[in-house]
Amino acid sequence: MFKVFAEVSSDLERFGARVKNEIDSLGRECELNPPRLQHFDAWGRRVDQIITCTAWKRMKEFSAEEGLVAEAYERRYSNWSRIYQIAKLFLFAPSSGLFSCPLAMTDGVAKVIESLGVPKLLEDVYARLTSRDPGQFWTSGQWMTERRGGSDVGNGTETVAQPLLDGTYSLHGLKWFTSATDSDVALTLARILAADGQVEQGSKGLSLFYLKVRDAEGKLNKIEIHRLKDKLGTRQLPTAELFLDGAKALRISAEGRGVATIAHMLTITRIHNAIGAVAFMRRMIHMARDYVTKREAFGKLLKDHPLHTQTLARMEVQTRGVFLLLMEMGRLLGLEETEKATVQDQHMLRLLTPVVKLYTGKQAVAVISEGLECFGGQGFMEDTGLTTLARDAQVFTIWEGTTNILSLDVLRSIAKSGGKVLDAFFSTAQAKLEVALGAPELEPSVQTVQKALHKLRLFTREMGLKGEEGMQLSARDFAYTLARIYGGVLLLEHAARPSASATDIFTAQRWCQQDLCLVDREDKAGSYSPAAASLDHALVFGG
Ligand code: UCC
Ligand code: FAD
Repeated sequence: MFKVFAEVSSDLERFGARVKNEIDSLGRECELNPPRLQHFDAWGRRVDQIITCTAWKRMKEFSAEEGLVAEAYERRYSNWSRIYQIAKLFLFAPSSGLFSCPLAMTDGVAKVIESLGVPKLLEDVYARLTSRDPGQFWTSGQWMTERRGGSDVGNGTETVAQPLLDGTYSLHGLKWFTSATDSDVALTLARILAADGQVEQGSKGLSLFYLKVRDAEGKLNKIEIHRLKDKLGTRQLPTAELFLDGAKALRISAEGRGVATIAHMLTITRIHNAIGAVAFMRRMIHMARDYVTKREAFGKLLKDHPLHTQTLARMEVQTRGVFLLLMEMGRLLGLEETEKATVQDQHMLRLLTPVVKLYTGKQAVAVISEGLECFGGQGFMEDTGLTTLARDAQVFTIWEGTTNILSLDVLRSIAKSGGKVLDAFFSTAQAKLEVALGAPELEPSVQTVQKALHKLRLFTREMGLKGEEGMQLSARDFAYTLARIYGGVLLLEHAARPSASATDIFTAQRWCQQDLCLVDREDKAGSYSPAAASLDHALVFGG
């Protein structure tokens, strides 16, 4: 590990300088020159051309040159390659003008293709998605959401796939949200039309398809771009409504295995979401920390007002905690991709992916909002560029699965593994805490986490008896509990290293002072009981 770090750290410094000197201004340009849609050319022909600025196009070249997707697949540094890629994306994301979004989806599609064993028909696509050559590099979209539902994809998908004689399919339907619609290719879900014209409803009726968005002449693949979305944030990113009017596509999953196959992509894009969320938090803190050294109030610099510094310190603790959660995902993913993961690591990866996505998304909104306030009125001004971070951060909680949907995914992972992912959680957390037990200044915090783990274990046993239904109402608090406890465990492990600093120790101590376990078996108010559900209903709808 240390050898790899020594090798990559100088590259990360070089890359960081490039982001600062070259990329950051391009990112701003993307915000100021959002994409637009041209429906007709000068001669009245329907062209549906998405026009993006030069800076956006430059981001694509830059991403290829820097191997922002490739690094994860070349595996030059074995299991550490993912962490290295994540570190680069972490530096890139807040300056990227949201080009980090198409990169997330490109990475996700490469992962799906890899999971299929890179079939011959997809060899060229895979090579392009993971290429370092700007002339070869392709990006991909992920079209899952339809008008009737983006969470409930199984019931919301109306797109049908008509089998063609050559073994391919033509797709017919409307995709309600498609981001980075200027991408070269996409994965999408549809229901195969049987010979009798029927389709199978529900999730089991969905298959996964690969398609090229345009042909070699740039003509759309029987796709109409209805309009670009008018969005609160992510304005740099073309997000469209698409009508598939016979788009030619290749089925790449077994029939009816669309959701399970695209789940490989969801793991990757959810981790990318966490990268964006944590990187935005870090960027906001850097800027707020710089500002306090320049701005004066009441006769002294802001940095000399302890209450203001306390505000920044609280943001810092949250950001350090979620940073370790993010890097833990990178570590686990790297192990899995190089076949070095133990079964316990695999369980942890499955369980923590939704937890880390949902928790970092929510924390990003909170920390970035606090960050805006740190700039006073200037934090509300468009031309500072600060507002972009706030607008864009809001999406981290919505796309790639909302907070509730991911909380339910946590329950799915527990149910599907017969509880093994939770066993892995408890034993991993316990083993990491043992490391921290040797340090006297950490001991009270270790005990706090152990108590929280004990409470969680009792709650899990109790709720387990009630089955998945019984767990649903507690799903959000349960997921937050996993995030807070595991964040504490990682901070303690970090603070227990011989080279840990005093601030590493304070960070761990302070993180552990927050309420770590939000679920309680002895909850007298019965927050998750049917009675509580009916009171919730009365509160919301009772006038
Ligand atoms: O929003 C989008 C993004 C655009 C931009 C991305 C940028 C990212 C970062 C940028 C950084 C700056 S694209 C759309 C994203 N949409 C979603 O995330 C959908 C949210 N809804 C869900 O996640 C739901 O839970 C569904 C759709 C997965 C539920 O579907 P089903 O069919 O009702 O679920 P089932 O029946 O429980 O699961 C079907 C199969 C099962 O496998 P088998 O059949 O083998 O038992 C599940 O175990 O899929 C498997 N499965 C999973 N496997 C379901 N979810 C997962 C999972 N998360 N991991 C592994
Ligand atoms: P709904 O599913 O209608 O959810 C509404 C609310 O109900 C949410 O708060 C949700 O948490 C809650 N809810 C739903 N079901 C439950 C439940 N069972 N229990 C508790 N609460 C529940 N999609 C793509 O496929 N590709 C893209 O490229 C893409 N890009 C996007 C870009 C942007 C900027 C945005 C905003 C969205 C994009 N999306 C994309 C769509 C996004 O993935 C969906 O909006 C998201 O998954 C939520 O789906 P929905 O909008 O249908 O909300």
